[in-house]
Amino acid sequence: MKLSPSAQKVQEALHRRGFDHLQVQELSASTRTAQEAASAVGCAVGQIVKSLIFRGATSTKPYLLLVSGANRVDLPRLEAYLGEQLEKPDAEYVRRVTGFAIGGVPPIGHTQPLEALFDPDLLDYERIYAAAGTPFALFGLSPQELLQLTGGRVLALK
Ligand code: 5CA
Repeated sequence: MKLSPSAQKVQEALHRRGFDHLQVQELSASTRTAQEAASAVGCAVGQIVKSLIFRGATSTKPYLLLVSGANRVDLPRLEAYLGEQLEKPDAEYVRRVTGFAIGGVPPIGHTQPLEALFDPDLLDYERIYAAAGTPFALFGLSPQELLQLTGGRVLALK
C-alpha cells in the first residue's frame, strides 16, 4: 500500500536510520489521540507514545516529550529539572519545528533536531506505537528502539 506523503516521510526517516524492519502502517481508523490509536491497534493506551512539543521559555528551544499515552506530564517538576519554564506552543510552531501537523507528530524525522525526553513508563512494554506523520498512521517498535532513534533522555515525566 502506498503511504500518504507525510507517512512516507516517516518511513524514509526510518530508512535513513537503518530501521527498515519498522513499518509505518496507515489505518482506516483515526489515531489522532492516544485513546483512538489504542483502539485502532487493540493495545493498552499506555503503549501509545505521545510526541509532545514544548518550548523553553528562556532558551526558546523546542523539546520533544515522549510520553506514555496513559500519563500526563508534571510540568512544574519537569521545569524544575530543566531549569526553565516550558510553554505550550501553538500549532504553527509545532508544524515549523517538526514538519508535521498536531495529531500526527512522529518521534523522528523532524525538520530540526529536537532534544528528546523519554517517559520511563514506556519501558514497561515490549511493543509501543508512535504516530507516523498523520492522524491515521502509526509504527510499532520496542521502547529500546525508540530510545536509539531519538537519543531520548529517560526522565520521570509524570
Ligand atoms: N497520533 C496521536 C497518538 S500517537 C497523537 O499524536 N497524540 S499526541 O498526544 O501525541 O498529540 C496530540 C497532542 O498535541 C496533545 O496531547 C496536545 O498536547 C497537543 N496539542 C493539541 N492541540 C494543540 C494545539 N492547538 N496547540 C499545541 N498543541 C496541541
